Amino acid sequence: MPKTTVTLILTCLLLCLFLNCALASAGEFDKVAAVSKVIDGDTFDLNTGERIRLADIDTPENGTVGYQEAKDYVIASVEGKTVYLDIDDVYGTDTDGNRLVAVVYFSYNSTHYENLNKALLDNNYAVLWDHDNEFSPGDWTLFVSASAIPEFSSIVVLLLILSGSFLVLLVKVKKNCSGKSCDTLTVS
Ligand SMILES: [Ca+2]
Ligand SMILES: [Ca+2]
Repeated sequence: MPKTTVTLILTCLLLCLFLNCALASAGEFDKVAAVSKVIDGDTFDLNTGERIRLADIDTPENGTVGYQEAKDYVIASVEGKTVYLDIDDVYGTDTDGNRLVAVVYFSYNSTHYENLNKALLDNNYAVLWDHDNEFSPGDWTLFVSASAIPEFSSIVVLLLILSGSFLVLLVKVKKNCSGKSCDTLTVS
């Protein structure tokens, strides 16, 4: 195999590895769905029928001070909208097994997504309730880059792999036609 081909293959593999690492550190999204109904400040339903409990925070219960404000904030932020869920990889659900425990992201602008759990804490609608799970609230940032969204990252990785494969093929393939314009494309 020509040296250039080997170099190209290794370069593509390294680029893919680097990109995957960069995207993984930006965020993890296990599920994408729309919010059908907000139950209270830390619980809502998805259009898939699943119920979500926001991880590591707690908002006031019905009938107590701050309940309606927290609920209204969540309604304004995500009800009827698409959310990007990082679901707890350790336990998945709460102790009842009925609600998926997750950190919830939603669109903030064309380049960034907002962490709803963090926003509720920062705006004093919720208190910290750091359970044993995948998440460490101290590591949360209010915004994450749009490149962390799965559809985008998958497309980028796919394009990179395809373009790398094309380059490799380009330098490996020899034209076998019999015409006058036939040239060998092998790169030395
Ligand atoms: Ca997860
Ligand atoms: Ca935790």
